Parts: sequence; C-alpha cells; structure tokens
Amino acid sequence: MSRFISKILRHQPSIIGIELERDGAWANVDELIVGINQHGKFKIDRGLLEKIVANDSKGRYSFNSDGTKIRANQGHSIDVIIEMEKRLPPEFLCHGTAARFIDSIMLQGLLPRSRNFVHLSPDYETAVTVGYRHSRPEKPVILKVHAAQMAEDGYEFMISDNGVWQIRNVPPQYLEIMDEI
Ligand code: HQG
Repeated sequence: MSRFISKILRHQPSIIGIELERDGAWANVDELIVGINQHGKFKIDRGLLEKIVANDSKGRYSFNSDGTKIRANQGHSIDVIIEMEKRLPPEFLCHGTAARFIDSIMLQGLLPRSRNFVHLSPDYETAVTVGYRHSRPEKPVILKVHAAQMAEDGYEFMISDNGVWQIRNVPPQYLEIMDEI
C-alpha cells in the first residue's frame, strides 16, 4: 500500500485520476482516498492513511498543517517544486549504486536520471541498502562523495523534510569508488 501511495505521490498521480499541485507537490487527501478506493487495488480510509504516514520507516509522507493535503517529501520524478532547506554538508556523503552503472557515472557524474535530484546517503550502511535496490543479487558499489569540497566550490546541497540529502548532480571529479563490499 505504501509503495502504491509513493508511486501516486511521486511519479504518477494520474493512475488514480488525480493531480498534484505543482507548488508543494500536494495532493488533496479526500481525492487521494477516493481515487485509491475507486482504483480498486487497495481499500483505504483516513485512519489507515494516517497510520501509514505516521509509521513510514523513512518518513516519506507529510500532511499539511490542517490535514487536508498530503505529499511525498522527496523522490519525485514529476515536475513539482518543494522548498527544501539548504544546508552545508558533512565532509563526505555516500551513494550506493550498481556495478553496471559505474563506468557511466565516472564519466558523466551522478545524474538524477528519472528523479528531480540525486539522492545521497549520510553513511556507508544506508548507501549499501540503497545500492542493493539496483544491484541485487550482485553487491552494490559505494561511492564516496567529496561533499564539503563541492559546497566550497559553490554546489548547493539540500535536505528534505525527512532528512535525505539532495543535489542536482555530482561531477565525477568529486567521486571516489570506496570498494565493492
Ligand atoms: C544511477 C529510495 C548511470 C544511480 C532510496 C542510481 C533513495 C547513473 C540510479 C532513493 C548515473 C537511479 C533514490 C549515470 C546516477 N549513469 N547511472 N550518470 N547517475 N545513476 O532509484 O539514488 O525507498 O532514481 O546511481 O532509499 O538509487 O524510494 O535513485 O543507481 O533515497 O523512499 O541511477 O530511493 O528511497 O536510481 O534512490 P534511483 P537512488 P525510497
């Protein structure tokens, strides 16, 4: 159910016939609930939606202040604008990926691909988990991102409401292959 909601709120609201507000990426909660129920794959009501939002392991979703709207905090591929806090990064951040992408990444740098931003992990372990999503059954490759140096060179880092580091791109000179775990 959470994956389905994530698909709707980040990538394809049209699958249940709704639209997101471009400014803020908000969906109307009543429309979301009606849309999901009409779609037929899942049954949901306000109480269940509140539980999903409150218990999501990564805090992926937020309600607005009066609870009439809901959004995914990050990870969108559709054209939306979410205000994110600009923050100076730690010296290094990490990015977990699959070995088959490495040649291209070391040539072009990290690009957002289908999403609006490149996502970076604060630590090695998180990057391993993220990397496995693309590499399984192979082990992921973990890249060290020289984040403080990038910030010094004028690159802007942002952090989403649920604490995911985001940046438009990472040129290859700031990347270092840590190892294959
Ligand atoms: C790779 C999950 C070739 C990149 C996670 C990645 C994350 C390139 C893939 C969040 C490339 C994109 C995002 C280049 C980047 N050439 N491949 N130049 N530049 N790539 O899923 O970072 O559970 O869009 O390395 O926890 O894997 O959904 O990004 O392998 O935070 O909330 O292209 O998704 O969060 O894949 O994952 P993705 P990601 P949720």
